[in-house]
Amino acid sequence: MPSGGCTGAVRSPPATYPQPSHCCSVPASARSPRVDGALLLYAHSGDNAAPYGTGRSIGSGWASFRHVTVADVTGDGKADILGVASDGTLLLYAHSGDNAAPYGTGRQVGTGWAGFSHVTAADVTGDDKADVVTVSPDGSLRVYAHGGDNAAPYSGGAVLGSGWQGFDRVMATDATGDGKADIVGTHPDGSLYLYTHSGDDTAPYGTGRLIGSGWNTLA
Ligand SMILES: [Ca+2]
Ligand SMILES: [Ca+2]
Repeated sequence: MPSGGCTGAVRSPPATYPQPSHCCSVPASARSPRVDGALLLYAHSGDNAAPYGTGRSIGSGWASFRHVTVADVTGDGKADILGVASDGTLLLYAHSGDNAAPYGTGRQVGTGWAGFSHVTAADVTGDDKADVVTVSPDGSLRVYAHGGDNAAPYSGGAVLGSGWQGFDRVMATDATGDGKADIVGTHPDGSLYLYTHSGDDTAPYGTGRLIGSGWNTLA
């Protein structure tokens, strides 16, 4: 089982971890790691009809992560990045506050995260700090609630579901707009399911409902 928040010290990542570099003056609103490790930012244009134009590189060296997820961990309204390194280390790249160079040095906030099939972050509990949702190969769903301390945010996970092993993609996000993250997931057959947050943090995700098909055509 993973342990979180065991070290609060700020440190530079080892050479094997990504050490992002920055170059662009763009607001943070969309990010994507590429196969070659480039971190690209597609800033929302302000036009919902054509929100994402050309991406710009805001970092490199991100290819070695097992999982990368973007959410506001620190509660300042700017998205941070959580990465699970190949050795299971959980690293937090907190937004610096400077949109021109948002992500500097990562800080270790946990170990033992290598064994998950899916790692996604969003605010499940509604306190404006992102929690981490994981799926294990045995299908168990865990929520690691942010404890309130940004230096050691994730101290332990609670098993809050089972039977999630059939999904090939799992993403936590507030689809319904109530301030508590829901979960959307796809099956390899392309079916898209939505699990809405029940309002009860101890049993947030009950029965999902089918809300789409054909999602297996996406890369
Ligand atoms: Ca933040
Ligand atoms: Ca939270």
